[in-house]
Amino acid sequence: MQQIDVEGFRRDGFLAIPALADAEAIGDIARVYDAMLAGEIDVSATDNPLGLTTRQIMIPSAYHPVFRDNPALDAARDIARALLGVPEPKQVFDMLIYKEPGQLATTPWHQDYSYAQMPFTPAGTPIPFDEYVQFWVALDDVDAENGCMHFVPGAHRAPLLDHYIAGGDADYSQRLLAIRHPEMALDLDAAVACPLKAGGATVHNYGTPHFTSGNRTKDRPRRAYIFNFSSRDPRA
Ligand SMILES: O=C(O)CCC(=O)C(=O)O
Repeated sequence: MQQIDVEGFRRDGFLAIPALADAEAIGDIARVYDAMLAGEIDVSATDNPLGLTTRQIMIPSAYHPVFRDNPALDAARDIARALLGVPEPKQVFDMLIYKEPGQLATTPWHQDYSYAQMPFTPAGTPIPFDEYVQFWVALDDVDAENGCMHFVPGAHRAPLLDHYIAGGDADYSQRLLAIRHPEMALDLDAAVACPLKAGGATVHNYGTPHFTSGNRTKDRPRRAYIFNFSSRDPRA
């Protein structure tokens, strides 16, 4: 079990984990990921572009067992135990967000809690603090050029910021939400980029503002495997 900086997570609202899973595990996941991207595994029922721009496959675990049980999930569950302070964190959902070289769409600054209601959770809603952690696992080496995660530390405890629909219709479940005027609502000078080697991950909570750029490289794909855990049973 890795040393987890629980205090740092509570203070900043995110952590970078340099190695969540080893190369063999990441290779196994990446092969299935690629088969889904290529249509060799039929994921069409939940393959709808995020904000109508970015490839997003929801619930890959519905299509292939590697997404139901793998070393990245096991390691993340241990970390979620420490961060959420519960013995059995419940997995809520998983998804794949893919930015191929030259896919320049950003995932604008947002807080995940904005997605809790349709079309978005109202500004000013208190954000549950100790309830939910989201893991973003890099299947490729990632940096600011190909779309690594960026976070604003310490902005996760305040009520939800004002969001708007930046892509897609109000009734589209894969709509893209964004914080209104992030340059005024957030201290963007304090934003932290989280470059990672493949197999590294970030973890953030419901209220942590985050952003990814498009993939400005010519030859480095950015395959993100994303899942989360809750201290509450989502079916309860
Ligand atoms: O991968 C991305 O572009 C965005 C990911 C994200 O917003 C998240 O994991 O909450």
